Amino acid sequence: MASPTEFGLFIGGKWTMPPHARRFETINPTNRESVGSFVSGTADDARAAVAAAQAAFRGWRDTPAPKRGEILLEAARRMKQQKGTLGRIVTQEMGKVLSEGLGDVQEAIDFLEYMAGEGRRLFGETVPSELRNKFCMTVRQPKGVVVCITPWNFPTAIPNWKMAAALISGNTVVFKPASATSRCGAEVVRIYEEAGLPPGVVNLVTGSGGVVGNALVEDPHVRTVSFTGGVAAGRDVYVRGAQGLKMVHLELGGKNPVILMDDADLSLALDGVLFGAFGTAGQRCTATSRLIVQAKVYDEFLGKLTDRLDRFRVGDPLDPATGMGPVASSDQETKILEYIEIGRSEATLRYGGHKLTGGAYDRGYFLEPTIFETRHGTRISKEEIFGPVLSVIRVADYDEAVRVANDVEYGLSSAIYTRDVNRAFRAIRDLEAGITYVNAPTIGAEVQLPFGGIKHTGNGGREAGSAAIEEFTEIKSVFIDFSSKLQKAQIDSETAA
Ligand code: UN1
Repeated sequence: MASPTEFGLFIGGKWTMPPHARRFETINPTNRESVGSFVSGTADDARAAVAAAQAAFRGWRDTPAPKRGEILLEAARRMKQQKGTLGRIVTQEMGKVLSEGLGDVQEAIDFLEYMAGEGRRLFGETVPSELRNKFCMTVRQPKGVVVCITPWNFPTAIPNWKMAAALISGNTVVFKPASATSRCGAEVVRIYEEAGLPPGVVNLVTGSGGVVGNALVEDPHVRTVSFTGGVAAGRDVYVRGAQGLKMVHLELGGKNPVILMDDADLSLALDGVLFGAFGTAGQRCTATSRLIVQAKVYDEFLGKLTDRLDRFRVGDPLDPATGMGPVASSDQETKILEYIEIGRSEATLRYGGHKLTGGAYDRGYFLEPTIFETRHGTRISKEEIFGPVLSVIRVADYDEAVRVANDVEYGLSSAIYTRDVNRAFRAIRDLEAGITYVNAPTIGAEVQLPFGGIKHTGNGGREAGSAAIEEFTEIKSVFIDFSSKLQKAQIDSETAA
């Protein structure tokens, strides 16, 4: 994109350009061109957005949920129509290859459709009473103003995971996208607006986490915060939210293992490990960052993997022949290269390990897909790198594989390749993670299942699937006594016969 496109804030149904606002640009990591110019929001902007969301809350809460669903379905329809354009914007703004940029948008569409249907469910329970002529049930109620803070790696999918679930449940939203992918965030909001969302139901404030994010999390009118990002930022959001006794939903890091047993279908595993480790340049919370291989197939598999990487193209993410685009930013590049240096000092570099230079590479942030052979326990084998760096660890047997797999502070995704059904079921039981795949890589979760992890990956919540509704609703227990007399629970029960 040659000339930057200017975007404002979206508050109370209006795109606003505060007159003396500071602005920032997002940068295409393939060529460092500007993708858009955005307002660097202030704490006052954040508070104005919360006030707009608060003002819109009653009207939205009282809109029948199936009607809310119709608007989400219309957003899905528009997103489908514009999928090609949006997918390219994803690729331009964060560098994933176009098929994955389109996949990002498809995941947003899938979730909007799923949540539109949820508008005709939002089930409560009916529960028997201990007394006669008394009826008990639960109903789900929205929480109010919800803050959604999203990362740059799935810049259309994750905002929709959060916002569509919040909206169908009757909440109103203030959305702060990762600064680096503000354009994707703005496009999502534009589509919601075009789909007919009433003013104030979704509000967008671009800007930094330190200013906008903190002001949103600390605003007393906000009851729930949903955050996806790094562990340090997540912990900070959690602590700030705790001061106001808010519900803070966190989706944080991962160090996701693929376990490869010696009875596995190796060519199937090869495709899986390549996609899991180097898809999205390894920048998924679910990325395969550890390959734990049983000794008997270790040499053969690693040989095959490096052969395949010899034919794996790194380059322009818009070119369909490209396997991996640039990493998302200069900061990402620096951090990943630092980890590669750490790896060189503590492990054996087996493949890659360099920044790619010369020609078009010099304009962007291109790294080689990188493989280290390491013992378990090194920093590269335990810390989240969030880049195209795979640690390969040799193990003797299943028990050692599981011990290694579980001995990290994260627990998001996990996978095992084996043809032994008994071992597969043991792995489903034994792997400490929110997600386990059998004979598939650690990435590629579908939206109709809960998504989230244990240990430092999160704090117990799940998004996507019907679990997402639980995050964004309060349960009210309702007792209806139609006996026309005072009945005392716990006291009259014994004599109620
Ligand atoms: C993430 O990286 O934060 O399961 C989300 C997957 C995608 C979502 C990843 N559907 O890999």
